[in-house]
Amino acid sequence: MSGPVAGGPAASGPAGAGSAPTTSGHYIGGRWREGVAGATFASHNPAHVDEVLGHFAAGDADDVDAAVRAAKEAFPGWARTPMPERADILLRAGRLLAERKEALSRLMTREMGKVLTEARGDVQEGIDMTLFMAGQGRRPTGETVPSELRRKRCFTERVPIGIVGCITPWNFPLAIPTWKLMPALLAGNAIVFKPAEDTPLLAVRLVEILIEAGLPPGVLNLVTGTGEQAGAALVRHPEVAAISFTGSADVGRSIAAACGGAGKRVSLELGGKNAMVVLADGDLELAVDGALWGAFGTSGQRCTATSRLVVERGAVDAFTERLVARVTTLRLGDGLDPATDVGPIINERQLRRIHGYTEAGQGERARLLAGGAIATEGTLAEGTFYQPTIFADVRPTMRIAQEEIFGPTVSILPVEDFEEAVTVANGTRYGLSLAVYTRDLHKAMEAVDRLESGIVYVNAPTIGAEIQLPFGGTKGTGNGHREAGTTAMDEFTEWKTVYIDYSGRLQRAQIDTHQGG
Ligand code: UN1
Repeated sequence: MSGPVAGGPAASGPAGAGSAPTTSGHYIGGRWREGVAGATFASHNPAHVDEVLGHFAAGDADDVDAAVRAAKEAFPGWARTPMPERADILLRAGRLLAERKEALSRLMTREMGKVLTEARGDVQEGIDMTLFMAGQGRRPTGETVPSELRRKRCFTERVPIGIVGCITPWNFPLAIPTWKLMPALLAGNAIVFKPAEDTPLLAVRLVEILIEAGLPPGVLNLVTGTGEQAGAALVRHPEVAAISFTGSADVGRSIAAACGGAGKRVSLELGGKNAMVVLADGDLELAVDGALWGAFGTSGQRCTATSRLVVERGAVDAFTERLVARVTTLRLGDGLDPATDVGPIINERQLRRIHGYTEAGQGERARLLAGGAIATEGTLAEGTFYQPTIFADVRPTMRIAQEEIFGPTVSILPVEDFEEAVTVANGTRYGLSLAVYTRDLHKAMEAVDRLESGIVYVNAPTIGAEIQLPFGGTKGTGNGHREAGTTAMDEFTEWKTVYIDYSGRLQRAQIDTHQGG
């Protein structure tokens, strides 16, 4: 059964090109159902915008409320289920994801646009995260700590928070939902999941897999729809104890304000303005490979995308020349075509936004070396494509050097030396991912010490995080949380501290231990 509306088990077509559009409702309390208001929206293929992948329920506050009520009912039973039993469900889900990897990847290319090799990477990241969390289900969940008093035991344990709202972006339609859902489920929370409105079909497929893996009704509820309607209702709902959000900085700040006012836990991952520092002693060929992958992979639509190339003066001409020569060979197109290097932009609004940054760069007199336009040749006109774009002579204060573009646009910022490189790389409000290319061990380690970001790469671009390590950033990128890795459990649990006194008498901490003064 896959995402049917109004009770009827509607079969969905195979997830390959040309399959019939699906129709999906919300998944609430163990069944698929239409939205209370009955409104729907469509998901399109950004490489051929006329191709509709499916119609989805446009959720509102009533749907969110129904989902929260279902989660509330399911929570106590799920929280009491032994963690290894919860983990077994994740293990089955991980296996199902692996079995369906190719079909999910093709569907992702059609719904989100990223080229097929990258879509396979996204699904693999989801498999890795799911299996990693399944393995965490038999690991210690706290510490035994010595007491200062005799016949007294102290320990800590992690407990679930309650009902958690997970709001995910479209750029990693499978991986990022698994970063949130899997640890939240393992920890014993009940969830209301609101995926991005641009990629609801992948979310429906992920939920189906978790249902098939054996998740009890009400533990995971899906409400599709817009951020303004469904997302905002979830953030405001008084019974939702925590929100985990990945998305834009503006939306993140308003969510943080709403959660702050309501005394609600919130974890934010809000993007970056990531820089690759290329020092004159670095391997330039390697740095060019890294820059192309970091800046134009996923059409630059990653929070970790390499958006600034901070290049030491001695290397800037040779680096720029090689980069421009290589960028002109990149082929734009449908990500299902194996010849395609760079896929489409998610939607028209983002396309216009990206072009707005090209105009801003030109307005501030940066030198446009490549791209700079919406691509419309041949079949590209059927989709939303932007030419890979390079600006040179960019100064750190320009908007294109400060603001997140989330598109295939990269800026080259020349610097005099290592000191200036570190200052420029650190000189934005974000702190997600920074990289340095050098053959000098001293400079590499100095950079590791001084770059102000949650993730630092040496001789690799700013993208490519692995799920067994913490993911997240400093400064304006977030609010101190990290996803993935074992740290993911911090986001979705509370600590309980337990003292057990078996002395049979009143023992006073701090006082009885220091009777002598
Ligand atoms: C994102 O940048 O939006 O590190 C997530 C990476 C991927 C995840 C990126 N593993 O590039």
